[in-house]
Amino acid sequence: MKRIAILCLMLLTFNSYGQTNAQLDPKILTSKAVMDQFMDLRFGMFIHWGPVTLRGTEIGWSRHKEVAAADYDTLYKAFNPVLFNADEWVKTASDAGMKYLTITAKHHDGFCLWPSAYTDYNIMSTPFKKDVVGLLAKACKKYHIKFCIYYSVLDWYNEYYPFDNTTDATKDPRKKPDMEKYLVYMKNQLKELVTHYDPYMLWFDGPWETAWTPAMGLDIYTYLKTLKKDLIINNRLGKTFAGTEAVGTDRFLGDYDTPEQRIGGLNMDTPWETCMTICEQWSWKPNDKMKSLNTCLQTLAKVACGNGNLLFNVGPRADGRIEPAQVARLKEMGQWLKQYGAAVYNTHGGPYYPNDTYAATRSGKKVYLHIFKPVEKLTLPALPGVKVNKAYVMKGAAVALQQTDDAITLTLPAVLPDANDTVIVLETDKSVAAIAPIKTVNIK
Ligand code: FHN
Repeated sequence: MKRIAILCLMLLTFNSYGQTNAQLDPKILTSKAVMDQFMDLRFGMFIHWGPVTLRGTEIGWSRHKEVAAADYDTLYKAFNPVLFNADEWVKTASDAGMKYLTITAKHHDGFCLWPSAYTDYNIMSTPFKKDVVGLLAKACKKYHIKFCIYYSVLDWYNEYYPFDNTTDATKDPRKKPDMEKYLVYMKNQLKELVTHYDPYMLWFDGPWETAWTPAMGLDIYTYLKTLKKDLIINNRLGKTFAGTEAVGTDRFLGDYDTPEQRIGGLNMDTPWETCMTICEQWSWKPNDKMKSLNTCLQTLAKVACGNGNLLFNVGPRADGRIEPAQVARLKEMGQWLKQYGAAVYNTHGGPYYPNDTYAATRSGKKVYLHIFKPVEKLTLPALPGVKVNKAYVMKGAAVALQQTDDAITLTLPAVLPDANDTVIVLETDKSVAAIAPIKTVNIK
């Protein structure tokens, strides 16, 4: 009885967040074909960058905290990333095997990396005076990388936005809180971004403050679709996100779910994308701790095996360069993907639920088993109605295979060919696309 009561309370709470896709005109929702294409890309670069890199503290969040607002808000006057080279950033993404790139055009601090006509608090007021968003859009076109834009709904700098991070905005003489005027400002900027740079996707963020209402999210989603019908929009115009497990797109506002700094659960129905930092901070920090290649590759594999995308973040330095160590790590990921990318791109997650030892992607008559730690005899539940004709290490030797009506047993090499992620291919007698997710258990 108690569980039912809790569930009802959760549902009530959930619905108190208000509008979801169900309130949108279904004709304007991004089509499944467009979303399928996005999900086939699997791997993108996230970039958090701005004048705050001069201080090495977190973008947005360090304003009024580690950095006094008066100091933070004037950093732009010294921001001169003379070593910024859009082609280099995009080539780094391409060499990593990334298929799309998302830049923080405007983060919570309100600073704009493009020459917006609606505020002087933008890149043209810096000594650098170059349109970073435009240069990245051009470089993405050149390297066939989908160009995407991050835009923060909350804006602690803008005079009309009523909040100012941790302090009481009413004490800020600059602030004249007026959300109607802020929405006009936001729509004008979004029109600039969509019409001038033609982004593939908009990555919204920051809807959690009470100034932002679900109705505003609906209004902006609908407005954007008048500018570009196939524009992909994440679910952070609404109030429900962060990858609440197995939440269907009828339970949030936007085209896909956005678990953050964690791997989302296997979900064959709801498009989702994990966003994660390659280090610890979103924007550049001196001596930031970078994830190992093992963690990077296994994160990518487990996200793909969960049927999701990975938006992997770098925070370039104040001089415009991405840290060489991060470039090298991403290149290592790209080298792995050059070998085994067919087990990631254009696949679907499953049919096996991921566990500590293995996870799976699938495509046509193939299941790609991603093996994360040594196991000599691997026994898997059988694939319902499907026979495995052969099993082999991807790009390698055959693997001994036994199968019954209930189970498939593989004898794997004692030393895995790739300690980070060894892919074993199961070739089957028919398509595995329609097999419902199969529960698995962690192997002791
Ligand atoms: O507050 C932001 C944070 O700075 C960063 O941009 C992440 C990336 O998704 N999103 C918000 C935290 O959820």
